Amino acid sequence: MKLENYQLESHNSDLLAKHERQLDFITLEISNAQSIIQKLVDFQIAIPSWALGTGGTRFGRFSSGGEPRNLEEKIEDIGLLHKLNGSSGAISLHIPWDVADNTNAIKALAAQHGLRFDAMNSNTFQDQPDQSQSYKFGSLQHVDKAVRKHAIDHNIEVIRQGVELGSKALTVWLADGSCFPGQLNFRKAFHNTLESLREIYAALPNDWKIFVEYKAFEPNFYSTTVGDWGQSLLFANKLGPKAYTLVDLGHHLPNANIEQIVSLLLMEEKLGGFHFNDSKYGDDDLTAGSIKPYQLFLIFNELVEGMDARGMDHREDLGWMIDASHNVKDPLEDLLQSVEAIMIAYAQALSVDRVALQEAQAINDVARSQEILQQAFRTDVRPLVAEARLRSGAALSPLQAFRKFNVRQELIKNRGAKTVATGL
Ligand code: LRH
Ligand code: MN
Repeated sequence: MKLENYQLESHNSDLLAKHERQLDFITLEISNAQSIIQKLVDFQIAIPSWALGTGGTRFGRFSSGGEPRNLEEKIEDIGLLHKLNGSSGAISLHIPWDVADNTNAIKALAAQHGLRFDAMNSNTFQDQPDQSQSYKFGSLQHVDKAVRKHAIDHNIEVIRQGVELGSKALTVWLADGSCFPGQLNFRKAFHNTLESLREIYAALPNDWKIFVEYKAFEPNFYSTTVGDWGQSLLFANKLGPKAYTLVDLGHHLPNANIEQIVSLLLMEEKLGGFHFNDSKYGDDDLTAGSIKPYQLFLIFNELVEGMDARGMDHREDLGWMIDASHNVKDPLEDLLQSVEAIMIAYAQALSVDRVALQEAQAINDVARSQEILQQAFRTDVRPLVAEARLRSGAALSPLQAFRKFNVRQELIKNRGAKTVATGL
């Protein structure tokens, strides 16, 4: 299913007059509107290859039809998203769910859709059919050296595949931990994991990064071996300069102050990137900004402040990725909404009056500080985000265009109503 330029132009022409009125108004309100729009045009968010079908929970899965049946169709779907919003110019692969059998063909297809390959994701949380060494009791932490070696070799193989595709990073998330007190020696588990990560680190090309993704818990867990930002930072510091932490917004205990964690990891130069999503309770992998949009804004507020303090390149210096799972929404509509929410939070953070905020903080004018932040959060920056799409040749309203051109119906017609995508 391909969307043609003439289709987007007809969609945009219907919305242009209203858009220009709103844009004129907001550019009067926000002094740095033009530089914000340019930053939005440059900002690209990687789409997870494992989130293009309906995920489901351990209790049930309700397919929405027309799901991609292979990596080629996943790249086409992400190409569609990128055509619609101009901000989804990268794909993050999960191995072995999405192995590129013919690397050159896959690279050519991705390039055709304007996509590059972001961080690769290894998988040592599932046993593959007839796998000799089981991950039942963990992988890199495992008491058995043979199991650890199996997991290390898998990660090194994922790096090899990533090098061929032009990726520059490996994300390691471990479902390693224990279910009961007494099951695990925490120190030995930590050291086994560190020694294993060291072997993986040694296999990284010079220009690669490794992201150590932490997570508080999974149902039935008593302990998690990479359970929070502190443990992830311990590993990243002990591994070396190419190792960083990765913040998945859904991987925190309730009420964790994620924006403070982000600020400190950035200060320590050990923040590698993000898995954006939202959650009400656990690792719900819901649409970014759908439950706690103010938290997403506060996180970007710390990011902009912290990155500018270090002169970082907003586009290149951190890994911007979505990690989601869909149950009741169309996967592509859900991803379009997530990208929109992230772009809005970023634009709001770029519109914060930083000088005034520092002045208020310097005299403990708490009420004024809140006014300055909430002025930005309560400013409707959507016309700036839409203008960035327009300048990128994309749709003024991606979700509207997705529905206007019956994309899901076309996908069901081409692929069938019962197709099931690999992944979550
Ligand atoms: C773990 C996680 C990790 C991926 C998986 C699909 O919850 O966030 O990033 O490997 O989801
Ligand atoms: Mn994740």
